[in-house]
Amino acid sequence: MLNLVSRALLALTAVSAALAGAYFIADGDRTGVVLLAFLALAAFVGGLSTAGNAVHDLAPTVAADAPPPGRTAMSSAVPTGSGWPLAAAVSLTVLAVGAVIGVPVVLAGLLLLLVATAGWFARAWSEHPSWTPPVRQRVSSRLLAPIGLPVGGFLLAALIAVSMSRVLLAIPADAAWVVAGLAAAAIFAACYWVASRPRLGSSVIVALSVLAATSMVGAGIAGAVGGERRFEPHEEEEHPLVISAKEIKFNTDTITVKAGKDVHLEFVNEDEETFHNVAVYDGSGPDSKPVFNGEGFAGDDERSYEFKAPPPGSYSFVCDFHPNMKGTLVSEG
Ligand SMILES: [Cu+2]
Repeated sequence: MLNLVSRALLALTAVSAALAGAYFIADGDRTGVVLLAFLALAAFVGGLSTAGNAVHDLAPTVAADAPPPGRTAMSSAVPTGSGWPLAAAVSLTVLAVGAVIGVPVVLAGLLLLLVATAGWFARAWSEHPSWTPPVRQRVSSRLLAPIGLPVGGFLLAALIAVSMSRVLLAIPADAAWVVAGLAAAAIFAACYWVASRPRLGSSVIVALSVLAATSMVGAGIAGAVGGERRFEPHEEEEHPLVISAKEIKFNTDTITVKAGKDVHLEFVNEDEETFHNVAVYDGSGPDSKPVFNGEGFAGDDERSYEFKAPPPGSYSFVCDFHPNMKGTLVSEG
């Protein structure tokens, strides 16, 4: 039964969804579309939650001299509290935060919302008269055991892995293993505590799980926003050697390389329409053997040369086009 408030909210849903679509087609601006889509979502959730017989927003007309209405006492047991509305609220928050941070967080929020909605629905159904032991048995054996448990387990593992990895990547390396150890111990202790109390109500477990998931997702988001710490490369990064040639001269007469390592040589030929190259020989005499011959090219241009540094020793580098352009290449062991 739709009352006035829910009708207004559902109308707002339709209008804002249509506006979001129109805005996307007209402008394509992501921010505006996301805002309108969230307005539609919020109005939809509001419309759904205010719909139903329980919420009357218009008071019935009663004659001034009418007798007081009789009230019926509730005969069945009052349902206990449920953690699912809390879970749904948390997933909506994650969804909203995702609008700022990015697509992966939005997807995580949607997934959480799906789980919370399913849980909430199941909880509401379990309080309905149609929920009888045979129905419960059927749902449990056809739905919960084959689908719910594996999917739930996977989602839980993914949530822990993704959130924790964001945190561990954001904090200093020395602190990371301590935090990882503490988190593992906390998860273990919490599971032990729950397992050792078989009479613990399901709403307590759900509330605890939501609390844990919220802190974990929150910490993960904080870690993701903080960004990864700077990683030190294992090997010192090789800066490329740069040599230039100008007016038939190299700008340097000594190059130092590390024996056996890959050499990355940037050669800049600044002489217009004059051919130069860089070649490395194992000596300076006429019978010296080449170690590397870079491709010759006319300036003004540049080339990247790659070659393996020769065994330790002193070598010469020259321009094959101009024998007077020369220098010494030292290969350090
Ligand atoms: Cu030259």
